[in-house]
Amino acid sequence: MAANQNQNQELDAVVVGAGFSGMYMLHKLRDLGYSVRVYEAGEDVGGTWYWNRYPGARCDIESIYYNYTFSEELLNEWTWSSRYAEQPEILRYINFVADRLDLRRDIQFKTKVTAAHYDEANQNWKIQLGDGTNVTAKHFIAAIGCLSASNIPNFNGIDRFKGEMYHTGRWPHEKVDFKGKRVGVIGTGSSGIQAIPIIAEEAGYLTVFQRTPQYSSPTENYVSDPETIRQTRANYKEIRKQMYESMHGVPDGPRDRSALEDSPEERQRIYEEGWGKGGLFSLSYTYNDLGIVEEANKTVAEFIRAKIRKTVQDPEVADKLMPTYYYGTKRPIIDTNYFETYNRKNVSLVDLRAEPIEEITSNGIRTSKGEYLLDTLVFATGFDAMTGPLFKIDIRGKDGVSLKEKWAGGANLKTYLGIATAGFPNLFMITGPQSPSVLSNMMVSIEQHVDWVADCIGYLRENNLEAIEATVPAEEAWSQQCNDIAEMSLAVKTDSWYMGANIEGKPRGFIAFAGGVGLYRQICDDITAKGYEGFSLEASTKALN
Ligand code: NA7
Repeated sequence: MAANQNQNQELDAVVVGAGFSGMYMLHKLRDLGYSVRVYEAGEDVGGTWYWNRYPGARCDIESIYYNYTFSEELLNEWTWSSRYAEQPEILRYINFVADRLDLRRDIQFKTKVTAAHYDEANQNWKIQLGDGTNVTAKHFIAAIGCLSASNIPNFNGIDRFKGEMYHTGRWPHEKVDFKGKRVGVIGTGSSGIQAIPIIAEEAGYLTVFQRTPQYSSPTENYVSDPETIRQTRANYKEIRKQMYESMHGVPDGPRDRSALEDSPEERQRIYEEGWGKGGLFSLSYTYNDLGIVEEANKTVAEFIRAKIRKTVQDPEVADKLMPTYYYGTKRPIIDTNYFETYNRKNVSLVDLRAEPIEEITSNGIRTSKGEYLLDTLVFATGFDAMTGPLFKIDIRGKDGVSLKEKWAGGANLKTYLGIATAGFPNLFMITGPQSPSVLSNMMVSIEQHVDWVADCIGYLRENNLEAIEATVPAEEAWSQQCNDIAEMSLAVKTDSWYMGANIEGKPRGFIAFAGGVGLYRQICDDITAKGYEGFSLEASTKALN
């Protein structure tokens, strides 16, 4: 389709982003008979899984739960090869869905949305694309991902480096050749910890620059068991119900017991069992108070530190790898041979707390203790989470107020359900800030949001309404509730991207709804049942004139 085909026509909806959420939003609305156009900066579908192609990239939610569940046909036609799928397989799945649902005909690739301004007189959105084209739509739906604005810290001299530089979240499509090279990786979050063991196998020498040591436990990946897949398919409705009603969007939950109720020996046994099973939740679900009670948290933290000490042969290196923050207050990490990698002769670890980076030089990195010569530099430095992607678009609501101004760059973050915000009628955010999103299996949260938004748009159509807008009291109460729940946990005591602490100048504040996807779904359904309580609904102002 030509870039400007939609220029003079009002679409029912413009969706930004062709990842999991944008694709399902398109499918759902199109199925209901709406005119929809998706704009996507990448050259193809995939979102997160299109951009994050770094070596070792893998999902930390078990594959059988990390797919669409809205269609039994899709579920039955796709078989995951292993417990935790790698990025290429997830991207193949996304392409399979795009083909199967014939989505690409309504997606315009290589197209950034640069601005979206609400037109109060016409109760619609004027949307500007990177090529200068304008599009008009009644609804503006941001399906832009929670972790899509990559963060490259502003190190002195960064432009001077003569070697190759990569960010894990903007990885090239071609294979990056590390063979024989001196490689530096900055960052030891999930991305760094997945990439480091693989890069180490190929590189001539790998230097890891670590600011905060991390808790990480084994992935224990294995080839999919056909019997488990058969049973999952046979019981999928019940499993899906459990996922919907759960805390994190998987059919499981924390054991109903405090870590402090067990003897140290029994706790050790329980932790060993969880560690052995591997995966994101096996350890964190052992007790129900690890994220809330300091003394309980210390027991699991010490268990993991002991594992690291046992794995890493050089005690000095092991010391540098000892995490001290509260376990689980950054996203727990699962790895394959991460700590073992530090036993390799071609790997060394630089502790940036002892020797901070002073500058990037033309030949490498200079810390306060000296210069490390590098051919290739990998930034595994994460993202400006949640608000970052929204602020990259000039989104303006009523009276021309921008989202960034309204939220004071994040200091005054106010949303209703993480889906809407006052002053911005007909703007919907899929897995936006203050929704469960990043604290959950994203697939469950995405499907719930898309279904809710589609129902809401349907309600407007059925009732001859033009616009829906969150009220100020509703968003005040929701934001307060999000903060109150977060304050009950240890999460607020740690500098993390959940708290906005990874981005220089970003206001500190918990970024999601931590009450669980089950409770969240109930709240959303309740609001719908009460005729969209907390929203104001507008008829067409044109009809009134
Ligand atoms: P993360 O989890 O934000 O990790 C980023 C890493 O980069 C982390 O170790 C940071 O240290 C480090 N970092 C960030 N800025 C700097 C500077 N300026 N200097 C040194 N080190 C720095 O991002 P990921 O991509 O690994 O994972 C994101 C999510 O994707 C993950 O949580 C999963 O949900 C999937 P810090 O800990 O901030 O001290």
